[in-house]
Amino acid sequence: MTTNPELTERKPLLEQFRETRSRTLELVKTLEKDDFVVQTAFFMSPPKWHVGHVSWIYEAIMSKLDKNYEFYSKEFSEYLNSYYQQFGVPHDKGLRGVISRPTVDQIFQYFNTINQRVEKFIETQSLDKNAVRLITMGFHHECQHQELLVYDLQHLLAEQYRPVKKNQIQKQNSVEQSSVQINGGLYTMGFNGKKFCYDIELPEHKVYLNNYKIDVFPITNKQYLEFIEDGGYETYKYWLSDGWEKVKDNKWNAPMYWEKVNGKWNVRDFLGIREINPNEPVCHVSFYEADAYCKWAGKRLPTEAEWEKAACWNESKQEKTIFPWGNEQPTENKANLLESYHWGCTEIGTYPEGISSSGCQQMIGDIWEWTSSEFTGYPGFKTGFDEYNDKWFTNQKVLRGGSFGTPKMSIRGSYRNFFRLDERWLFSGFRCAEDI
Ligand code: AVJ
Ligand code: FE
Repeated sequence: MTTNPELTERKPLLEQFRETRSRTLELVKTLEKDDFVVQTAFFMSPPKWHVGHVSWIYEAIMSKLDKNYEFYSKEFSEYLNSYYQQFGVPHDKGLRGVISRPTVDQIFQYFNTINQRVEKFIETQSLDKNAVRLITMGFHHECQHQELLVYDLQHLLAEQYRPVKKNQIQKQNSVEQSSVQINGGLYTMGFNGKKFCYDIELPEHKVYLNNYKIDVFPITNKQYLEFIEDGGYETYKYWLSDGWEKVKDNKWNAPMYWEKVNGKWNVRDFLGIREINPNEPVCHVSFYEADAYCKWAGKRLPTEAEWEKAACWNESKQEKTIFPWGNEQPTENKANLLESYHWGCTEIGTYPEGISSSGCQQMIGDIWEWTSSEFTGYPGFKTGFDEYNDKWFTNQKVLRGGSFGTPKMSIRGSYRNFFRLDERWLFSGFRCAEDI
């Protein structure tokens, strides 16, 4: 470690840390102790594991910055290490819910101890630029798990939870999908701001795009229903071969969490079981389903470069913004809604925040949008933390935007989320693009 930021730089770091940690606690505060332990599928994790793991990553970070750092306990590290071979053999993900020790109380004790250690670290260590970046990455990592926790809570509680249905009036706007035309040419994609971004958003680099059209809204439930009712799930020719296998093996006939009640499609989410709202973006579809819909519609998914240009390029000013609406960080804190897990997508046309200068709407804040792009490093990629992102550069697709579960501090136009092609317990939807 070389240069020391002024002591005044430690304060915002501490504040951000406290804010992030309290949001994690906020997310789980209405849970019963029993809820913390159960794992309802191999792809989700019990809440207790998330609470521990987001704490453990700070230990991993501190150990990289301070060679003398001693981990809290070998047992905790083994259970809470998600996938980092560099820190020992990780515990089997599918077995996170068959472990009763460390107990829930012990995990919270650990959470608090790590709070003290990180605060002391921020207050007393010599912090160079790299240290500030890594500690900040710890906050953003916690944000990622806050969102994963929301996916997991939905899965955990979907079959059992009957929430208070306050505020459940739906506007039912009537909307018609349309598209905008975007000029091609050279576009410089990637993060160009001053604040934090992940290694995978860098370096900025030029890509060549043909002129293209892209949908103004994400595909709605109403649009997706037409695909279902037209036999989309029964017609092989819309599907990639691997996707068609998934459809047959898993008997997919609608997005995840959809079920038919008295002949009508209902969805099971944080609002309980309710008839699907035709004007909400379709949510909980896999890449395969998004791709099949596009093929059925005679269109295609956008590449991530096309998505980013439509979201963040201001044609009249000839400049790129951090968010679709400009450069101001969003302030709305959906954590306020968490008391009853009163979460969900916003109807199309009621969400002014996401409008980009290209005219696209709801690009950020409702659902992650599948793109056709393979998840890999940009040309000139350099890792910012071994194994965090780089070892996943195969067999995954990039999603852009951000969902209603994404903490606002971690949302931005250059953000690259990634998942496997068949995953659909996340808040995932899509919009279509077309060649001109
Ligand atoms: C980018 C959401 C796929 O879930 O593993 C969490 C985020 N990275 N801890 C994941 C992440 C490290 C990552 N996803
Ligand atoms: Fe993690």
